[in-house]
Amino acid sequence: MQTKRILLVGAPVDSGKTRLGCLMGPDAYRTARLGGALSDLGHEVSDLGNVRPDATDVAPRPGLHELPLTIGWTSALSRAASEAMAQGMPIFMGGDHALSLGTVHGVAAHAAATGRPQFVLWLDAHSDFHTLETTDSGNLHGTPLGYLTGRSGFDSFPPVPHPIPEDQVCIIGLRSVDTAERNMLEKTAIRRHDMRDIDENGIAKLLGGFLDIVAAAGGALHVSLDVDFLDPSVAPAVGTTVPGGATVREAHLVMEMLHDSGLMTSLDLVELNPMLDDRGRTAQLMVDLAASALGRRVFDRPTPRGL
Ligand code: B3U
Ligand code: MN
Ligand code: MN
Repeated sequence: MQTKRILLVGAPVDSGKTRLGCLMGPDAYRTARLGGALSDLGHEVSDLGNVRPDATDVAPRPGLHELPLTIGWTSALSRAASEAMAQGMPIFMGGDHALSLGTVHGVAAHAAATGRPQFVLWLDAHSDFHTLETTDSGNLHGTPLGYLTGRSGFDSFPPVPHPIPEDQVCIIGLRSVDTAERNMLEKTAIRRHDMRDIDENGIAKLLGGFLDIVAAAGGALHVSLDVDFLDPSVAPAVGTTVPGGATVREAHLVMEMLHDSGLMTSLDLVELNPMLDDRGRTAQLMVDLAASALGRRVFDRPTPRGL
């Protein structure tokens, strides 16, 4: 197995929604031995510690929760992400999903500089496709895919010089999409798979189709794993549980296929709220999933062709 240089980057972002707790995520991953699990597989792992948000002079805006702080996180994490990409494969330990406003911004800048098309796999119950204008909740963790695909309405945020082309984004796990998001998503080329699609087709076929496209394009692939992609019965430590999520086996299969593809270049682990966990089981499951994505397996068995 090819070993990698892996950089663990703590992103204790908690500004993306009102319920607090995700700031403890990075330390929960450290406590659950994320680094050890990956070095046991032969990888070279360095923990770069936690990023801190930039100071900004942006004014708060009524109806938007913690706008200035979230903008400060976005610029700081974008820098941290492009720097880490130059050294190896970053794993961003969240932190709520607002952190991806920055991490994907940064990895996309690195891909553009190295001439590779950037693809994004979004594993989530939600589409996170709002803009500052369409969000009802005012929670900015519901906006990263809107921002990163270059939608307008993100004034005061860092500009997006390298928007991710819509057809280079694939969302899997959808079961909670707001009306405004659905109306907009239906007009885009974003690849989107709800739970029914998973039930009818099997997750391997949906993911396999996307991975073939990434491989054919020679793309870099950022994976953003939201805890609520998983069913709350196996992953309770998240503020926005939605019943009917992915099973443990479906999630591991996704991770194993990502490993076998050799395509993943960066990974976010987001929305873990250790305050809501049950004896650390969600943190442990997320660590085990990351290990599967980095090569943990029972037997050597590459994903069959044509899946
Ligand atoms: N779409 C809703 C709910 C939501 C999005 N992301 C999460 N929840 N985790 C919103 O608030 O934008
Ligand atoms: Mn999300
Ligand atoms: Mn979600």
